[in-house]
Amino acid sequence: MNIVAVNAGSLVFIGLIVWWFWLSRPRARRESGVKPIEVLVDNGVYTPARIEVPAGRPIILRFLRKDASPCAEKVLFNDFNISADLPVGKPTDVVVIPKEPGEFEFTCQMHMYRGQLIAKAGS
Ligand SMILES: [Cu+2]
Repeated sequence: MNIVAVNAGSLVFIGLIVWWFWLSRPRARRESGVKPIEVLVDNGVYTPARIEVPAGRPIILRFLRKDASPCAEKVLFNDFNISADLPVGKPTDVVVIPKEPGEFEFTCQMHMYRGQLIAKAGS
């Protein structure tokens, strides 16, 4: 009798864990409204290399590095003091918040890869 009660209790507990980790998260993500912008890192160029975004809100850039050369291993956003390691084949999210409108360059550490984040006012 006691064992049955314990098992029923742990099933409820497991159910709560499943709900919390797998079922409740997608809703939270949807409500945040921030969709990642995918940026391919290959052949010496970021694609797209020119990205227009609205100013004043968080931007998620999802870097997909295919180029295995060391040149591509880091991306730097000097205006935001942000740098990130980009493992080959593993999508890496970088969050930046362009508070004001402007053009913000992002590069590899040797400035061979170059991209621009263009934050626009309004809407
Ligand atoms: Cu480089």
